[in-house]
Amino acid sequence: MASSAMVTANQLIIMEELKLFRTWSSPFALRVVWALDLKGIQYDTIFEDISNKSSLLLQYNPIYKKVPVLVHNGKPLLESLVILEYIDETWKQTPLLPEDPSERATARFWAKFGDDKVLPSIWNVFIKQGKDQEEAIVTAQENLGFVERQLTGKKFFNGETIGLVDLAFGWLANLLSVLEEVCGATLIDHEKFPLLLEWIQNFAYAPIIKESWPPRDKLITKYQAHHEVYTSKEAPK
Ligand SMILES: N[C@@H](CCC(=O)N[C@@H](CS)C(=O)NCC(=O)O)C(=O)O
Repeated sequence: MASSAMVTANQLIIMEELKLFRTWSSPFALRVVWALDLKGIQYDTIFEDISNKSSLLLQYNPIYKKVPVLVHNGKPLLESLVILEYIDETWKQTPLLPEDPSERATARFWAKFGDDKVLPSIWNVFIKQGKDQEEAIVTAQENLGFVERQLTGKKFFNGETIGLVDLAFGWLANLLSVLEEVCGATLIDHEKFPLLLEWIQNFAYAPIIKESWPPRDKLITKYQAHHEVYTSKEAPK
């Protein structure tokens, strides 16, 4: 009896194989790190070098060839927002999405808006200069304004606890100020975005979340190199 219980336990451990392919800096991979950590799920991490991707990463994600990839019992899950939903459906503790279907749909909308609109508009500020950058700032601030209004009367996007939308916008809590510092533009200040700035503090220093931030000085160096490429004469269009 005891030995069969042990075998069963071992088999269970093997069945629950969970591997996360990520890089040290990927803001998309951080979402997955946070979700697993918030739910207390054990997993192995494989750090990828984006300039020399492993054959396993390419095998698991042959279409986009990107991190994060979460491999659960041999099955690859791709795209960070999809992975967050998979994690939430698979491990029910510490829910990331609300229970109500319309609130769930709304959370998905804002997470998608972040990736479709907010992120590219901020990246545009980072890679543009002069008048083009000024125009890009207007668009980015308009998008950030929509996000700001979602935080009215709330500590996190879902209320009192961290949820999927917070994880989706998590990059704002560290990368935004790195990008601002490197490109010399200011996107958010206390006057225009008081709620967003408060959320950044609440999120960045929240238990679990605060343990995974990549070193800021390394990020500055990385994005300085990007900035030089994008603002040089031979910049990619
Ligand atoms: N939409 C993807 C974006 C993932 C992504 O852009 N990952 C970057 C690292 S931050 C990557 O793997 N880039 C590799 C490449 O472009 O070759 C997601 O949400 O997972």
